[in-house]
Amino acid sequence: DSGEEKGKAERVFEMMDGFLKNDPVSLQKDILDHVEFTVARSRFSFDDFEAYQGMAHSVRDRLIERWHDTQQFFKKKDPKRLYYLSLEFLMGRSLSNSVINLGVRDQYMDALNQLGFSFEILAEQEGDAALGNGGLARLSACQMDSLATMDFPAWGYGLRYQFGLFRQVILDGFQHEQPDYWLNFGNPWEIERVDVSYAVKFYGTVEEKSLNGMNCKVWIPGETVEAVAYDNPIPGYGTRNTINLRLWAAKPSGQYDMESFGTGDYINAVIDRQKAETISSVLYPDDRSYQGKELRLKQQYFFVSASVQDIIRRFKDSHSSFDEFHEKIALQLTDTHPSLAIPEVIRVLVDEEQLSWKEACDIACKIFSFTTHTVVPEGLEKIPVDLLGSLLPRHLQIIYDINFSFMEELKQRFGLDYNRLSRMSIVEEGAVKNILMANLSMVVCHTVNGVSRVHLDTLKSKVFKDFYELWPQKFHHKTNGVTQRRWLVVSNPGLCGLISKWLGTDSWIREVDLLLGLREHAENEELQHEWRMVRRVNKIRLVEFIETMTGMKVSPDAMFDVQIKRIHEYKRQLLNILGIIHRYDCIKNMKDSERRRVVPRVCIIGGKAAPGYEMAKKIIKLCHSVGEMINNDPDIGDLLKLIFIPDYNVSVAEIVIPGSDLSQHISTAGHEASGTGSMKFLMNGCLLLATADGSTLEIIEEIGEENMFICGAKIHEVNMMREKGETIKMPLELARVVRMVRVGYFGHEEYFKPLCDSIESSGDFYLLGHDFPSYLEAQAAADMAFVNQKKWTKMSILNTAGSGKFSSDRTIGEYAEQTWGVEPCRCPF
Ligand code: NBY
Repeated sequence: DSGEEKGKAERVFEMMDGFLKNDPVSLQKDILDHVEFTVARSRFSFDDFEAYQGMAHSVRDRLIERWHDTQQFFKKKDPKRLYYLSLEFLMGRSLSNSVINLGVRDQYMDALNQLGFSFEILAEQEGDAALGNGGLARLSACQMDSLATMDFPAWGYGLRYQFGLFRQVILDGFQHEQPDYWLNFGNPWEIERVDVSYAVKFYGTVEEKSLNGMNCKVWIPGETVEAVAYDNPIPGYGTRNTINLRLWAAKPSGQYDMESFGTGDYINAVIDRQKAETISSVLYPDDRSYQGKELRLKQQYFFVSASVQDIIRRFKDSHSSFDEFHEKIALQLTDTHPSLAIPEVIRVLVDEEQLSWKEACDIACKIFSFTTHTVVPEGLEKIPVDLLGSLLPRHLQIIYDINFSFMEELKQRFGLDYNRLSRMSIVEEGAVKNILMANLSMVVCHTVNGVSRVHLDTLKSKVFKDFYELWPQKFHHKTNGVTQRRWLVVSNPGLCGLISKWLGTDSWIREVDLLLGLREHAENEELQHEWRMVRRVNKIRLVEFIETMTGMKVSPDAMFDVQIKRIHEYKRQLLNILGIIHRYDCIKNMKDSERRRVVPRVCIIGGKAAPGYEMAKKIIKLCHSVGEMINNDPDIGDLLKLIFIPDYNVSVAEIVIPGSDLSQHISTAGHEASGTGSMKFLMNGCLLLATADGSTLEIIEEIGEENMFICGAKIHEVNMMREKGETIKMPLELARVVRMVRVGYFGHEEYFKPLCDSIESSGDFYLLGHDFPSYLEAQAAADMAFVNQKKWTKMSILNTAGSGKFSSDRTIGEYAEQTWGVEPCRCPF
């Protein structure tokens, strides 16, 4: 920058202190103004929800101001930008997170107090934004927070589903699904951009045309839908930077086709067009596998096409040729769900921007990277060729062309090894021809990342073995992380204050490695005492929550043992429940003298089952049936309780995690790509009972096995047992508890039969039999440790102290440097 330019820049940014003042009096006035004019309630009489809305709108104003400054700054600096494409974002609530990241929480608290409202109560009024299923979607949300906080010039792109993840209602112990009407009360956190919209095309035919003597392909679409942008500002912590999460909603296209309106059937023509909105109406609630559904494919392309058009338009606003495209843009694909972006970018560059095929492919290979979140080959996305060909005829051609060049390259390299060619082909031959989206992504992306170290090993040796042999340099991993802003600062203010007090600074909120400083105080009695007090307050909050949600009263003196995550056979909630039955059975058979030594437990399970996943639904029912028996057994009292928390989501996690003592992450080794729930518990000083799977292996390195309870077969043992088809004799303790379920001790024996069979008659794929004894040992070790509160507290402090590696700040720093090549671009204050 020349001196003159700098002078100009400074003048521009003199404005940046903003128009809005953050002293309590100004805040009060702003809140009341919004109550009166935005919410349209009298400023003299409004309830908690209206006060929340007024406050949310005043926070939104502050977000918008910073958002403008940040975007203007990015535009001026023109750095390489990262575009983060994900079909799912699990943002949860925004109010607390926003005021904390903006640095105005205390001022708002004062302002509200003077108005006679409580900040906590207002924050409770907000519903969750649940535009995602599970780990993958929450990871996207955590990473957006880190991208903003670390000043990266990034944008997120996603879909604005009208209905997010279903609400789980439990009736008589069974899961029922209900729509999530999250937009019904308005959404102050988004800005509708009626002026930012793109036409997205579907169906139709491809025609050859000659243009300036060149042969061109022209796609004549059969249907056009409009994508309208909704911007969600994402504020960074300790920075002015506020980045954008742009979500697309489908609207009928404004370009009326004369035909349907020409027939005179005006009403039906309008109704017909209105159907366009279904594209963004509902999130698919299955986080297991791809189902070849047309609507899902439409969602994927709709999202990808609008995003790519937006990215290219922004690039062209300030660049006149595509030479620099790859130096200015990195596109990150969250799993293969957005991988249609690859043929879409090539299509736009070739068909619309008149680049050559080679130029377009070179650009695509330089800008795309993808991260995979699955372990099993069945989890990989397939699209039936017929479906793709009818919905997106031009894209199918492009994919075939990419595959043709790739097959030629393979033949050069390996000769005519047809087995290898068919394994690596993007097109899967068979009764139904499919496009393999992972293979497409592998071929074009310059980098594929796994989400933990051991996940990368699996990718290399199993899922993508052939590709690894061809391109070893493409394979990397970035161990997942979670944001300490959401998972400590927002959800556990008590522990936060304590940490800052003992570290003498709150800088750990941006530099999380500073938490290591807690290690030297781990045995300090004063800290230990305060640590237990804070944790107890959190437990009492959880006790009250449980009573509200389930009507059950539990004692905060018990050990709170928690497993919250999506319900899956591989995550083995069934192992947990069978362990609880075993504990119950043992207590029933104890003498009074023995009972006095039992460590009281409150076992808490929460999570949703995909609506079509029968086994997962049976596990939920079993949990309720067992709970019903145990919780009403006067013989057991407070020694054991089993609670199922309904409708688990982000805001439930924010209450449960800080109040738990022990948390379980007990997937069959080799099945969890990473796991991120464990990291949230770790930060909050909760001990882990876990199998040696996914990122737990790296947690063990940071925390030490002596501070955790590790059990179960190791990955290589699981592989060996499966390869040899080895069966072990069912351990007696397990056979006994399975029998109790089988013979109807908890009722519903017919309904539970498949669960029992999965362990006893169908090969025990998830190895509950093998792992049960060591699981019980780990549980016994946890009991022993809990009795010694000094030791337990020390372990708890060491967990928090060693959790720094599992911040998404570390993950994002690695992605920026090693995968995306983007640098911070910090908007001046
Ligand atoms: O991604 C999870 C992994 O199971 C977990 O181990 C990892 O920590 C986390 C973040 O990397 N995967 C996940 O959540 N997957 C999905 O939610 C998902 C959603 C949709 C589809 C497939 C998987 N789909 O096919 O539509």
